[in-house]
Amino acid sequence: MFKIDNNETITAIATPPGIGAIAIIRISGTLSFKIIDLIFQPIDKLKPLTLKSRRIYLGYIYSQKTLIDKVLINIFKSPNSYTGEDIIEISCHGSIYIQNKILELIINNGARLATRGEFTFRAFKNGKLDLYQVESLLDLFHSENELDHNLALNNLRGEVSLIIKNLRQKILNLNTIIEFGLEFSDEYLNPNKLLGFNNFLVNIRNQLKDLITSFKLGICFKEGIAIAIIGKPNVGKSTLFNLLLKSDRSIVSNQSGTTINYIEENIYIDGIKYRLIDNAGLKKKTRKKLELKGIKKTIENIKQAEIIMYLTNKITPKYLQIQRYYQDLFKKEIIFLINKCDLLTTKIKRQSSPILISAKYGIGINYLLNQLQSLSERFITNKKTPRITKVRHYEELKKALFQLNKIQEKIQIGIEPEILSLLLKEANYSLDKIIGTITNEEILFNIFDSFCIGK
Ligand SMILES: Nc1nc2c(ncn2[C@@H]2O[C@H](COP(=O)(O)OP(=O)(O)OP(=O)(O)O)[C@@H](O)[C@H]2O)c(=O)[nH]1
Ligand SMILES: [Mg+2]
Repeated sequence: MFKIDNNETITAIATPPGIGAIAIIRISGTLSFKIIDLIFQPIDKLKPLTLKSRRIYLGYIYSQKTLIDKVLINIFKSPNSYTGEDIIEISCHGSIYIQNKILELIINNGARLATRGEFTFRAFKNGKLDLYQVESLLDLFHSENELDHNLALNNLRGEVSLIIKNLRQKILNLNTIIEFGLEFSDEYLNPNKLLGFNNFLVNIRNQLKDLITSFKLGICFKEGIAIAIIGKPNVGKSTLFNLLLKSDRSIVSNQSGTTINYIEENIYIDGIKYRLIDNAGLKKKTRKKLELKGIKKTIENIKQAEIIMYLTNKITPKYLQIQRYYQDLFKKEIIFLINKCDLLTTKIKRQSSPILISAKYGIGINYLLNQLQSLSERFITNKKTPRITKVRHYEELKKALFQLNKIQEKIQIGIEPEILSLLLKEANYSLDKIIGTITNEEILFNIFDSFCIGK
């Protein structure tokens, strides 16, 4: 875990390892200026301690009297820096020798090598970022598309943190009133007054519910909207999967039961990320153990998918009814498709269009993509709504809501103010854990250990 001692000055190379055009070395802590004074000579001979915050200076790094490199340094004086401490960033030429030599010089003059995420840990400890924002920063590093990136950036800017902090404050205010009543006046907390609190809590509960439901949408941004391709064996599921993927990833054959285990790949269509899952064919009856396992997996995948692509080879003009039937059965969005239309006569085609496709010959795929786009909009509209993306946050929000629901039930039948106060505290405990007002070593370690050294 981290050395919590904030008095130590830390340093690290912040750019990726290896040779580059330039590399950046960071120093943070009380010795930053002293160290830079010992190793850096500004080109215009200013003494480093007179250098101004948020300015860039050109100069030379020396080891004793030996010139190491011509560099630029960025100055950020405490508290207006990423960590809240004095920070100096040295942009040097990206040779491995230069990077290591400068790092060694900094360490020899009093700093120590930072651990993973230690700069961000200090930012957190010094109140520059709350824990929710720290986790959003990780999401930002790993964002792969525009939606993902926007979501992480909004969360980093504190969109969700602010909502949680407001909710927490409201609960805290309510509890202050209750504790005041407990201390000074029993009559103050009469049943009518408590019922009034319930109305106040409705609003908090609704906001919590909104955040909890936003989890599913947030996950879609991050992990991709899950699409399970399902249908009976041999209808062309794997052929469609390969077509959408633009690669022969899944084995296709004219033998029924080719796909035994499901295959999953990420694809981007019009900038939206999807998790496409090719499944084993569904059968009403089978005695073969492997097939049974495959079908079980298919059912699990149906449950976790947002969209189902149901493929059949059976011609039907009643596709809308069938689509609705599967929609009710699976309680999911369905795209119902009749594959192998290239084998049909023109007359039959007219009867059952527009859901006819040929995965093998790429016919009707525009229809499929349009359907996909309009269904996906349900998951991605309102790009600006705050969303949560982490199971940890989801779980804590559910716990907070659980406590508030309990209060609602108990107030109706009469509740002791002491119990009410306790339940409110429990609800806030969960919110505190999300933004990091209350922390636990293990959670902190897991979060900060996912960062690089130098961040
Ligand atoms: N004519 C024609 N044949 C197709 C089409 N799509 C798939 N096929 C053929 O149908 C056969 C089965 O295709 P697959 O993609 O393996 O079918 P599947 O549904 O994945 O089959 P299982 O994995 O066994 O459940 C292969 O011979 C494909 O070439 C199509 O649009 N037209
Ligand atoms: Mg298959």
